[in-house]
Amino acid sequence: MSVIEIYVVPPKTPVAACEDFPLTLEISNCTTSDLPADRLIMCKGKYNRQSMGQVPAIPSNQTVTVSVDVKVNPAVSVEDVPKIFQVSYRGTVYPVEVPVFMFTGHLRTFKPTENTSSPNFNVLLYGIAGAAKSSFLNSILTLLSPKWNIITQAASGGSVGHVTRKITRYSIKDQFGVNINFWDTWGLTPNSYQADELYYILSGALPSGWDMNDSVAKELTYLNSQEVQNTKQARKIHAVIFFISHASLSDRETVEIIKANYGYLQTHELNPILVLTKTDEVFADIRNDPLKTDSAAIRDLVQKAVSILNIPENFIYCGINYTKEKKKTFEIDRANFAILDKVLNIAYQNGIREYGFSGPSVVANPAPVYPTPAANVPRKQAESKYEL
Ligand SMILES: Nc1nc2c(ncn2[C@@H]2O[C@H](COP(=O)(O)OP(=O)(O)OP(=O)(O)O)[C@@H](O)[C@H]2O)c(=O)[nH]1
Ligand SMILES: [Mg+2]
Repeated sequence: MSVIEIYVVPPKTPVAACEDFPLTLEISNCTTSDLPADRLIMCKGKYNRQSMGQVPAIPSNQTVTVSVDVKVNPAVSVEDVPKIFQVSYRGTVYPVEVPVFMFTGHLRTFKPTENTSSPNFNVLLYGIAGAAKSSFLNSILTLLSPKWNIITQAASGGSVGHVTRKITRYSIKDQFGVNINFWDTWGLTPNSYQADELYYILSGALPSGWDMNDSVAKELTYLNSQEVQNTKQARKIHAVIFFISHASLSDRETVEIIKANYGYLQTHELNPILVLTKTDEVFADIRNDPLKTDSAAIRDLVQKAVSILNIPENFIYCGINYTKEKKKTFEIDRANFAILDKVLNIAYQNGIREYGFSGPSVVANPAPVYPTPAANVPRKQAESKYEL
């Protein structure tokens, strides 16, 4: 029976993933005797060096709160954030668990430079129909939420036909303080995107709510109106996540679509990230840790993608989403955190390349505090079927 219990008190606001931070712990003395003042050691690991904290005397059946500095090792990345810290106290080592959410603080400091003319980074979710674009959006919302439940704002379930049929903007800034708009789109098939829609989307010409059956030619008066033109810069795409299912790699027609579209995005200097999805259908264990890509089956798929698109491996991620889970898991969150961190860095670099550097580039946005404001804020009713 456990007689001393140690838990993490999640910080009010998340911390930066790769910087030292104070970790607050609750230590409960469930024994019948008082415990004298003692020290507590944060054991060293890949992520952090050893550090120490002081614990006051704890009377029997009492709980104290202590703070201990976590000293982060140099050159760690977001992929190294640990699920468990080992804490040594009175000769016993206690594993203490933390959520990935706790490490997402630095994401809120990224902001487009002043020249970019857009307060938020616009990140396009693009790719093959049914490749899990909307599911990824839901996984990111889940990761950024301080709660444990799974968030499903975007409808998913595409396998036959299109589940997402409209371009839909999700403002992450409004919900979680990260300066990103994700733009979810309908999927690529041999018949979709036949009227230069990708070009229009990249330039910000199309509003949120644009339907896959809407016609640029028919809506030209609206698209050329002052209100649309004046807001175009704020919708311009800064980075793209390109989604393909592993099965696409074995289908010749789909490979051609992937090459043409990925190549198009490259000519626009967007440096798209490739997210290879549903790899758990080939190698089920990847769900346990999507960042562990060293199995033969996954290596084969990644190499296939490398040779088809001729891109470096560090632009390819295995995307695993919440599908049947009821609660978030550390490993799925961490892997999607790595994708989010990468795409924010790319968006920032793309912005600097295109617009140059001017003015403050980083801000500290207020991070959500526990509990988070309601995630499902109803959209305001616009007169138009579009949202600018
Ligand atoms: N095996 C597996 N299936 C997944 C994963 N993520 C999503 N899916 C499933 O993939 C299917 C398609 O998901 P969506 O998110 O709707 O895909 P989409 O790309 O948005 O689809 P469209 O909007 O129709 O283009 C759904 O049945 C999901 O449950 C995953 O990590 N593994
Ligand atoms: Mg979708």
